[in-house]
Amino acid sequence: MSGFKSDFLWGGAVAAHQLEGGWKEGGKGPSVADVMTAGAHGVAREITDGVLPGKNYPNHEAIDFYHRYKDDIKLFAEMGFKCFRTSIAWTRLFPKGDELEPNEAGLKFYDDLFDECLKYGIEPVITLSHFEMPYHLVKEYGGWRNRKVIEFFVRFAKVAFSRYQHKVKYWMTFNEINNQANFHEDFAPFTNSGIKYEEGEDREPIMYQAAHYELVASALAVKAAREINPSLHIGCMIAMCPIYPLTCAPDDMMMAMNAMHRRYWFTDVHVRGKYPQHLLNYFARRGFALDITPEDKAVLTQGCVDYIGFSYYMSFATKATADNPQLDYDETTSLVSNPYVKKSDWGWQIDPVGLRYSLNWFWDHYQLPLFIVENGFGAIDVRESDGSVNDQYRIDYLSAHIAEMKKAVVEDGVDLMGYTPWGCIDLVSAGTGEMKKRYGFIYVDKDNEGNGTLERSRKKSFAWYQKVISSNGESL
Ligand code: P53
Repeated sequence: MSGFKSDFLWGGAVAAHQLEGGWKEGGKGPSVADVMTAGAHGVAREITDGVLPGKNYPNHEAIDFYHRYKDDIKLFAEMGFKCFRTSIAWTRLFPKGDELEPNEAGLKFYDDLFDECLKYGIEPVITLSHFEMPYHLVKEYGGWRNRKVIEFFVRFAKVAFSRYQHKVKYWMTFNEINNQANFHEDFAPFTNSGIKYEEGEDREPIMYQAAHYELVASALAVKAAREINPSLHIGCMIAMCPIYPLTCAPDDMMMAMNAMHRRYWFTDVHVRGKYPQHLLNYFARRGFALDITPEDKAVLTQGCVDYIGFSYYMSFATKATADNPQLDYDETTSLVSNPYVKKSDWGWQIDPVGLRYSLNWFWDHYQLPLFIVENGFGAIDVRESDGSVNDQYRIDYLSAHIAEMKKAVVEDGVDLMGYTPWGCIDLVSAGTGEMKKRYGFIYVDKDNEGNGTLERSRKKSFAWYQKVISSNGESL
């Protein structure tokens, strides 16, 4: 092959809670994203007990896409997008999460949004659960600690598939389901699974239990989608940060392999429908007694995904240490800085070659079509007095990554469906809640304190990406 397929899905990616705002509009209920305050690099977002007065909740208004989506999609069309990845806010369809009937106003919003995309020939690519589960399910059920949440999620998924089956072909179940491998910090357990740990709780088995229920829910959703309409394509979504050994010392290599096991077993279950033996042995060694029933195991085999969606921003590195004879990976303590790569202002290691490596790693393991559904450079942009934003650093980051992605396709033969850079329009950062960590081709006039006109303007990268798409990745 000389380049990308002729129907390659170039586009951009966002998530409902990070751009829509309108957090109470059309009967929407509060989600986990609505109870998280703004943080900063090195300052965690506070997870409050409900929405408290006097706190800054950046997702409540976000960039007001809820009211401005028509203008924004027009700009995406101008860039030449073939697809647009967003999520359905679960709380627009099921404000509390445990209702039996969906909320029509919420359903109507996404009908209109998808119609607006299709008007320009832009294919919607939809994530069902992107860090925005109903907060009511956290309060009443303990989030994904509770098996009962499977039923609520599957109801939501079935409603979405049935309603939008003729508008949306590409779906993903859980965004970055493997972030929760980082269970010592509060962010990933809460955003992935609606879990707030009590003081002194043994966090790790609770994480595995929640992930298991999510994987069962995902498999049931895949099964349901096939029954509703066999032409739907359902993928998983994995946060890919490949973990390198710091050195070629054999123990460092083994440490890196174990780390990959511990962070990417989720993909094995999604793709192969069963747990890898190394993880079952680990559960036994650690004495984790999980609720995994024979019925669950059967369901997992029946709901294997059609493709692997993944995000790629950075690579990690790890090394063996004397105090860790089993070479167990702990995401909070086992990572080290890679001396061969640079870092973003938020400490994310910049490694374009790691994207080629990741594509090959997924392809070697699973031989399923791959879809890069997030990649991007969070940076502080400066708007000049004439309104322009000269984000050459973003162009440099993206073009270097696309060049490596091309090698993976052309030289290595990886089957790649598409590429949707993250935050194609500036939006609220998931990790920090900041506006100033920007990813967009489109600038949004709003700052961390919530000031600004919300006016949109094209950055330098806008015209650059337009050319990338029109040349099908030849002009970088
Ligand atoms: P922000 C951690 C590591 C890799 C991807 O992240 C991550 C995270 C969580 O912060 O999240 C994904 O906004 C996620 C998006 C998120 C994007 O990466 O923290 O799917 O919701 O906005 C970028 O800079």
